[in-house]
Amino acid sequence: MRIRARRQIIDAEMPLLPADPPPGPFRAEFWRSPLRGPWLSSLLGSAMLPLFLLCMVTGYLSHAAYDPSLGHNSVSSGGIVPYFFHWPTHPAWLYAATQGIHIAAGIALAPVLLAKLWSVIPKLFEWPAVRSPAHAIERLSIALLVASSLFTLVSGLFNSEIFYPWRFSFVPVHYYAAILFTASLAFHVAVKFRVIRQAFRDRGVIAPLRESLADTQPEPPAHDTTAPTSPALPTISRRGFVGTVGVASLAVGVSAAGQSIGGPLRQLAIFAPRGRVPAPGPNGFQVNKTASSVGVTAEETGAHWSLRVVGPDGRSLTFSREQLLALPQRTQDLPIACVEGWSTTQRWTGVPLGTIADLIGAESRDLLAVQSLQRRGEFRQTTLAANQADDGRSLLALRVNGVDLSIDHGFPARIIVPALPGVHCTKWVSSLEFTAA
Ligand SMILES: Nc1nc2c(c(=O)[nH]1)N[C@H]1C(S)=C(S)[C@@H](COP(=O)(O)O)O[C@H]1N2
Ligand SMILES: [Mo]
Repeated sequence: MRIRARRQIIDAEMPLLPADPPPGPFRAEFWRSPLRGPWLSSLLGSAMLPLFLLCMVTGYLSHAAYDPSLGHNSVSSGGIVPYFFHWPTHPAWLYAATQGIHIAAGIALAPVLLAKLWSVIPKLFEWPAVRSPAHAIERLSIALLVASSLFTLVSGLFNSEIFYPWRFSFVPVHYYAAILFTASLAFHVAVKFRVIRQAFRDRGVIAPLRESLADTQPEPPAHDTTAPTSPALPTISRRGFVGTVGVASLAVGVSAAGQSIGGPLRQLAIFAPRGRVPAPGPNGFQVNKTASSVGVTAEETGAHWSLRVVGPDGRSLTFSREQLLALPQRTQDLPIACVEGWSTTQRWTGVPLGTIADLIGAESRDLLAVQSLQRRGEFRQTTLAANQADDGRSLLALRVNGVDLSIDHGFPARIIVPALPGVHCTKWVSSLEFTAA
């Protein structure tokens, strides 16, 4: 009776909307799963929160690790969340860990997010579509939440597959979508807080997971919930449903983590891009961009190649590869940790950047602008912070695992710096310029 009375008032306020929903999904009877309801949505949402937090924190750290305030390090603007530190070079596996967690947590989120969207899909077809200005605002905020969460997740998944079916630059777009998502999520949690608390008070947080299929009852179809008005018989218990989603999430998350943890676990990374088993031999490890894919030729990297080194006073020196090989060499085991989530530790040999700094009269507080001979595509130039250029383990690498670098790994010379995001380990280096900070 009360609902009918309200409906009449609403009809009087909004005469343009037909009172009766169109057939199909706009009718409450269409959605029959006895599992849907505030408890299921609250549980799935709460399960996602820790994974979201991991993604947010590690995403922010990755942004900071790029040091976007320096040189060409930021693909666009420097972002809107400030950071107050220079990314450290210790421990060397730091970025491999933070970014490995970012990708694994993001991938683990996918099955839970899909299940959560399934649990609330009747809301998408709510009728009347708009009941009041407040309702309109709530629905708009949900639209923003769903769009930004799906966009952030899908763009991240595609990026981790090195698959770019779009024309924008991934990093800034993913970054701003994540900020929009964070804001709309905070709003959503605040709006739904009482519903979540009530659902857990009424039914317990995990008590419904103890019910067998025979005991599985629908939640009461209170006004404005996703609980079904005409439920079908259950075909799976809540435990079965939540367990399936949990196992799927764990499986894809662990599989993704295999790319960072390495060893036998790398074999689990079945969704890793470009084949799991790189070619054999000392240069047989992952390649992000091959030389040919970015237009770098054997000719440019051959005998005519030379490295130009510029000091903070503008003085410059030129080195051939033979001259670089004649300088004192250092061998160092260091990871390449790609923003796309994979990482691999290899044994690099080359000239310490500190040795080159000494030769050109640079100081330990100077920045180092690195330029590649590559002429198209991203990642051609980067700026290393003083603590990175000055770390004794930072190399202009000439060899890997006891042999010359292959052209795909950056022959004649590349940057390797501990804990530096892989994207800044510039390949095919053509110039190094020290500048006063
Ligand atoms: N000049 C240049 N350097 C580059 C890149 C590039 O495209 N061009 N890719 C970067 C990225 S994203 C990564 S993860 C590492 C990968 O190094 P690898 O291909 O030797 O494994 O190289 C970095 N250096
Ligand atoms: Mo990368």
